[in-house]
Amino acid sequence: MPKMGAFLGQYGTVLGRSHYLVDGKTSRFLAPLYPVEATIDSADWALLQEYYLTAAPETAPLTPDPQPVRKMQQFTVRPIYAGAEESDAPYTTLIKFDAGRGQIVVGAAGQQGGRLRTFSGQGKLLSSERMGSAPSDIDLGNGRVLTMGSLIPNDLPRGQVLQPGKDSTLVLLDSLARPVEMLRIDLDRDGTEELIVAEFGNMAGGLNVYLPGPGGNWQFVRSLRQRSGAIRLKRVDLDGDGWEDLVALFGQGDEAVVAFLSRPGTTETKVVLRFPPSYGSSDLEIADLNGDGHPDLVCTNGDNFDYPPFPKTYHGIRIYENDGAGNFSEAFFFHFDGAYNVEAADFDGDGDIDLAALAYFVPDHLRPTHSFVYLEHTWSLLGNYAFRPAGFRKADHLHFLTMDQGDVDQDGDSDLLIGNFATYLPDGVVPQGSAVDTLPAFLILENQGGK
Ligand SMILES: [Ca+2]
Ligand SMILES: [Ca+2]
Ligand SMILES: [Ca+2]
Ligand SMILES: [Ca+2]
Repeated sequence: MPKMGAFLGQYGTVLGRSHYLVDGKTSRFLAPLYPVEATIDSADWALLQEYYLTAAPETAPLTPDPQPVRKMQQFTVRPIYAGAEESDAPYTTLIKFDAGRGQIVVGAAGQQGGRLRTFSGQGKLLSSERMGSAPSDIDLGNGRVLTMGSLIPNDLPRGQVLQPGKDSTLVLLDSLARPVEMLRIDLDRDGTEELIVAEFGNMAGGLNVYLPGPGGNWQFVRSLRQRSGAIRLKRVDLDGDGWEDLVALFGQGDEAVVAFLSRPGTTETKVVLRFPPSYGSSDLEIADLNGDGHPDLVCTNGDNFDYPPFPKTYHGIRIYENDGAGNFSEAFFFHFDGAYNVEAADFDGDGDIDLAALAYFVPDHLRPTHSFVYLEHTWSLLGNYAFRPAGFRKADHLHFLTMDQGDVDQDGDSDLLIGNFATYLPDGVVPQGSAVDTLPAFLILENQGGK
């Protein structure tokens, strides 16, 4: 509640506005968020506080203990190690399958910046390069790498878009606010692709458009949404007019799925779904779950790095069906504590879309068994969604944060890649000591094929 007050210019008597501006370096980015003059009068602010203090329950509703999950048969789990080039544990921040080269790209955070590695589809280390900070995305079409600047929430914009070359690395864009994803798309149909960067930020951030300027230097063009929390970007023709649109997930504050529909010379913004600010939206996938030819949305929410991080009954995986006119409504919910990532594909090859999800913010006692779930799409007499959950028991010091899919072993079916972020951030960065070399950087879940 004190933080809500700050956004309204009600700073209280203990902490002043300067507290929220953090320091001289970040104040110019944060100043627009915190009004100098209160935007709500003191009497109304007092009423608002009283409402929360009297209406809020004494304790949070308990989350139900999940059902035991069956042992997964669809995938076998193979840990891949990066080797001990440096003393850092594998803090994997990026994992992506490069289908064109049949390679796995893995980004990691370290005490001294970041690292980008490539592995063969068999899991053999092919290359390893130092980066200024943790890589969060790579454009496999042109090799450009997005780095976060700072992994830990912070308002100093130090993210970059890098173009690694043979001898040197070119900095295309600098001073980005903790960017987590980038995407190229021609949103205004002028024949040139814009570069969209999801600058998640911390308190300040934005979903921004960049283009090369007249001199060839890249520059900021406009902001599609001027607020922090942009976390996922997808390219899909959402309204079925034959032109690809941008769909973005915002996971902070005004949490939402927002479509930026491609129009001649412009972009039409449409808020597709809106969630409570406590949701912790974490991932978005687009797939036709009910097989009616219209793209549906699969979302996870489970970010629990907030105050206070108790388990939430509403964390999990949801399907939102498309009515064909671009309106979406919730059709399925699976409770999954700390859900952080989901992949959708017909993993068992029976014609319907299955789901695989991982969770990062998992309560201690559930962590070995409920950090991953494979949901096999089955059928129901009632015609509604039915999924059969299965999983595997993971080793200690494995924390799942990133995931991708692709035919990694090139046998015709979709496999999964899961990055290990080898520490649980709410407990602080725990020194791993001698365990470092023995921790996998990621897991390959090899699909065992159809039944
Ligand atoms: Ca379209
Ligand atoms: Ca559909
Ligand atoms: Ca299936
Ligand atoms: Ca495969």
